[in-house]
Amino acid sequence: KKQKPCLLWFTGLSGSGKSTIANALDVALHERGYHTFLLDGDNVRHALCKDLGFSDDDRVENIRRIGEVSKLFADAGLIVLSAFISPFTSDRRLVRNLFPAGEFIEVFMDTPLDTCEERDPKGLYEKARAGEIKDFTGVDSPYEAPERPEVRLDTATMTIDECVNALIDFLVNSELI
Ligand code: GGZ
Repeated sequence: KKQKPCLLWFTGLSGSGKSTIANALDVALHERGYHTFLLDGDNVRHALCKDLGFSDDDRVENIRRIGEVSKLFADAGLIVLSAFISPFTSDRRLVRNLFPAGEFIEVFMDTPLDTCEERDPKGLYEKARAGEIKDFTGVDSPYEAPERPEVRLDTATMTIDECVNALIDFLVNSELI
């Protein structure tokens, strides 16, 4: 099946739905016969980047490595899905600049902080509010929202299927699939 290599870069707060939507899109693309690769905290922060924490410098290095690895998988012909908070505009721009125009798709998970904090699936916001975790994004570490993302999704108002369909529509309209 014809596909153009590209990188879908999911950015957003903890609990905004990055991994959930990236995983659901990954499944949907597979069902349609496309070749993909998914990178998220589960396979990166425990391996390639296990030496890194959550200081600003460590986040910069985390995103730099993930960007380079994403580029390698795209060079191998895959549709790459990467889901990381990636709070800094400058780091996301560096990754964007590794790709030809149109082949980096910034997907902003624009779910309100309140909703993310209510979900708190791992209890991390509660710990951050209590001061038990330092430098937590949205609490005491900044998140710079993208100004012109290719796709904006809000999982507070959209279902998983609606998000996946919006992304598939984008890929079709951009002639990437
Ligand atoms: C933000 C943290 C922190 C701090 C641990 N700040 O919701 P999660 O748990 O499963 O995903 C979050 C993940 C963020 O890692 P990233 O590699 O995506 O971050 S970055 O792009 O900023 O480098 C969260 C957990 O790690 N986590 N401590 N202090 N998230």
